Amino acid sequence: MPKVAVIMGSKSDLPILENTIRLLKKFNIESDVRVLSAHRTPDATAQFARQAESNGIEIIIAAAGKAAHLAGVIASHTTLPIIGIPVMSQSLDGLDALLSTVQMPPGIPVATVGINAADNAALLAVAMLSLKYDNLKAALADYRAKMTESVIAANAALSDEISKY
Ligand code: RP5
Repeated sequence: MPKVAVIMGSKSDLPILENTIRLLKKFNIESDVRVLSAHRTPDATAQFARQAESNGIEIIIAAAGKAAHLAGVIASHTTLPIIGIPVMSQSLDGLDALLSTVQMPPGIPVATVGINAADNAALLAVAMLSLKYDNLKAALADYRAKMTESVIAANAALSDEISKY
């Protein structure tokens, strides 16, 4: 079973990550979910990142808000692919976290999804893992086909609604 770590900088980030955890579960991907802070628990964060690969983790999703260096710090301790989720906070609407996650200096990349884009982080992890796991490739194709169907259904409903104007 594929295994993905889902790391949040604070327990206060959990509501944002619910969709990530749910989607990984839907694709039968095991998730190792933890709070680890780059600045409040720097040693534990580094240790986790260094041991992640030997613990069977294939991808790490890291979510943090404000001057969010969590994903970058984790990326500096492992060569596993890191997906960063910038979390929106009140002060700058998440722009602070977006820029500090996406603008990694050359050499240590973080694949950054949009602000609070919990679904896309999980789906990007699924896409990466589907290079190795054929069942995930099929499941992802199925997920997309269902999305397409829902848009077709929405269009049909829209036509009905507009015809009543
Ligand atoms: C970041 O600071 C966390 O990822 C969180 O988004 C933000 C605020 O943390 P708390 O003060 O709510 O613990 O490190």
